Amino acid sequence: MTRMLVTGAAGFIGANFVIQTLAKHPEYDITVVDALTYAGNKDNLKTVAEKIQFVEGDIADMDLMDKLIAGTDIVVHFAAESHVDNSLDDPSPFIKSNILGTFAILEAVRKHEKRLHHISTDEVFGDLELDSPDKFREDTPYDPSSPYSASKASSDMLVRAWQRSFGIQATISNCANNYGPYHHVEKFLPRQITNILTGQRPKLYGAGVNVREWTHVDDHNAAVLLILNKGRIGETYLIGSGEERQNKDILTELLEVMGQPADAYDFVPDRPGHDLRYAIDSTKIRDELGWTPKYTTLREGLDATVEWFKANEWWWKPQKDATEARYTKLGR
Ligand code: NAD
Ligand code: TDX
Repeated sequence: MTRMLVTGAAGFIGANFVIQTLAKHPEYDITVVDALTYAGNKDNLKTVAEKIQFVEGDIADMDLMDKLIAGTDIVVHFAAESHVDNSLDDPSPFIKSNILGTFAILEAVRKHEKRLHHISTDEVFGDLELDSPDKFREDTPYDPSSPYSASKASSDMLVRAWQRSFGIQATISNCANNYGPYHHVEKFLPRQITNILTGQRPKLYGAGVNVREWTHVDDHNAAVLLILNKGRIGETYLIGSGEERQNKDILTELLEVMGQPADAYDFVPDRPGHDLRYAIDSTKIRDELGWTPKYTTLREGLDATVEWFKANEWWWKPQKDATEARYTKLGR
């Protein structure tokens, strides 16, 4: 029986990962460790609660990581502070969780000789020009812009150093923007969907020209499972659907899905240092591991996500007012 420790799985992507993994591999013995920060919610794991062990704890706690990792076969490391705007307001938890937390995991993985998959982001590469044909590749130099992306880049660098110097059995993936069920309402799409559902106008930063590549969370997690099963140790894989959109265009598409006028939104002051464009060249994972997204169009994924938020007000409503209050404080 495979024993798997999943960090940060009370959050958005990790919870969906545990749900998908147990559906595909009901025999896996999964333990989740999560600090239940503002972004962690045990309800995200409600549908699998009976099938997993849940440990409330901090990944930066070296003794706890040593104990948990001694008793597992594979570590899948999602836990992180994940929101750029929060990192601009207060970088300190990003340094602790993303850098020191990854360090604690690496030391335990090294000592107990366990397999690690480290989850990261395309934001480590910085940004691209709007009209350039360029995309990020596995060998693109790191050039992070925000405290969040710098802390994720640092964690990736630590994993690479532990691979080279200590020979740990690790892989890394860097994925584009995710969306789907259990996505925290602070993030772009859930914020706008729940704004519309509560009679508030969507908020677009700056001129809304920034470009993101949108990948459904289930497609991201299917890629992670492929890397765990077939990925080459020591390698990095970039994951992205290819569905690039300017923020104003995806918002227009969302307004159409939700039956609203195309101009029913407000412009708000821009995010400082706002990355212009992210775009992924995912040839490596497609050719080497046969990954291909199940959501072939963004529209299909948007429809499903809007339906999920409509059906699960009980889940997002309790976070909504506090999240908007934080945005009011930030002036966005
Ligand atoms: P999230 O904020 O929804 O969830 C993060 C989870 O980690 C929460 O449950 C939180 O309680 C937990 N956590 C935070 N600090 C912790 C600590 N010190 N100890 C234990 N648990 C802690 O984030 P997400 O969107 O699910 O992102 C998961 C991972 O995927 C992150 O590493 C992020 O950088 C990466 N990623 C996210 C995206 C995206 O679009 N959301 C894209 C690419 C990569
Ligand atoms: O209200 C908003 N209005 C707006 O225009 C919000 C919250 C965001 N935006 C813009 C900023 C970005 O250009 O939308 C875009 C997406 O914003 P976020 O959802 O905050 O995502 P982003 O900053 O791109 O980072 C996300 O993808 C990469 C995740 O939050 C990261 O964890 C991941 O690493």
